[in-house]
Amino acid sequence: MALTLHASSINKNGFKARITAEYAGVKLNLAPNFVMGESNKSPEFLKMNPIGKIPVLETPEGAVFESNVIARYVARLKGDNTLFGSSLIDYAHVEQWIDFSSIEIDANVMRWYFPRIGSGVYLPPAEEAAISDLKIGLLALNSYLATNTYLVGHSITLADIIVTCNLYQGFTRCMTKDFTKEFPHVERYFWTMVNQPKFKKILGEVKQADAVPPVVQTNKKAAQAKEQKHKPKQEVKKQPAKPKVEDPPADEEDEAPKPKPKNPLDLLPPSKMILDDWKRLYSNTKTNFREVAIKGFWDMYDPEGYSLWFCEYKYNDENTVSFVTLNKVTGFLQRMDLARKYAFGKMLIIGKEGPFKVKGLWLFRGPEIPKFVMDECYDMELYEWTKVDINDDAQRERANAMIEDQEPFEGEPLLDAKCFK
Ligand SMILES: N[C@@H](CCC(=O)N[C@@H](CS)C(=O)NCC(=O)O)C(=O)O
Repeated sequence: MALTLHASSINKNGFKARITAEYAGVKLNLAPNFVMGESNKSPEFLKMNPIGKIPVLETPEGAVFESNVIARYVARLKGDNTLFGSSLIDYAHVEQWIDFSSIEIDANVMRWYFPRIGSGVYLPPAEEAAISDLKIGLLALNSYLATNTYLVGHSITLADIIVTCNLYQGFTRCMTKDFTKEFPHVERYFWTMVNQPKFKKILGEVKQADAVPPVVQTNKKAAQAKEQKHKPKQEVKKQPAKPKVEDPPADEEDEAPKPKPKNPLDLLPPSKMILDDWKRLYSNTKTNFREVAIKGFWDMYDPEGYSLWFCEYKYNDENTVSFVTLNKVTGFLQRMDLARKYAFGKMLIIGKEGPFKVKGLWLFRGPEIPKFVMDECYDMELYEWTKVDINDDAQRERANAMIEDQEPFEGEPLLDAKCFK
């Protein structure tokens, strides 16, 4: 049975049901030719949802509105999944995070964002209150996520889907990096979730807002007009109609794709070291690793064209649970995908019982850590970075031990070692 979702393809409330459908194996189609502002105001639509808001799910047994409810319905339709966890208490916790994120996160993001883009009256003290309430919610979520990969249990539930969609609205509209850096575990969680293949299929590539949107002019005028209204005997101009805003605003949607600027690293003088040759040597060396791969590395290494860096996780004492620690590192390496052409890395997860230490070695094109990596991969800030002094034998040997996954490493066993290549 295929269901029809009436929503535009970019609506975050529609994403909730669509991602859920991916996890539940439910066939869900978007209503064809849906036009925001028209389709949802038609008499047929208003019969399904009298306030004309999206999303609406059309089922053979009737229509359902309210996005969280639609997602719950989709999750339950087949009943053979663990989207509500696997016990009554899991179920309660799933519902807890859904309500929490709707009230403490989504509502406050909307109070912040919509007045700025012209939907609602912009009042600075109201915005301040929205931001401060949002921070309280994010702080609570951040501390929970410090020791948990998922919101409930050990796999993705409906709570992760809905919370991520609510965070999506914030991350893509007004929560800039400068704002979210106070909540590193929320950041890690969000980027891990949106990079899950089933999320990515619906959301596409997610980009964090570069700036908080400026307050639109019509809105300032409307606010001024409102003030005027209260002044007697003065002519009050007709206020502009409240724009009907869908996310993102149409002008953003219509923007032509800009040509991709060239990465500055491609403009560096050519290097004798070919990164792919090193990666191939690393992957193909099965025996005599020291004599072949490590020796090969130093023969190839070009200190002019590349730099080597040690990194150490700043919050090792939080790494008490092995799988959470491993997931952190896996997420980091996934997010480094953007640097595949310019980097090689080894990450060691050290220790037998928690807290586990996470340390690594990275090779980057260029004399410094590339700026785009620093800017775009938030994990970078969670590590302390020190340039390897290749003339110092001890540091060189430490680098070798990392490339080789030498165990014990600095006197301790390895839980795991991961390679970025
Ligand atoms: N609580 C509702 C909110 C629905 C809602 O606000 N939808 C917006 C788009 S995100 C809408 O349809 N706006 C159009 C309008 O108000 O005319 C839900 O979660 O489904």
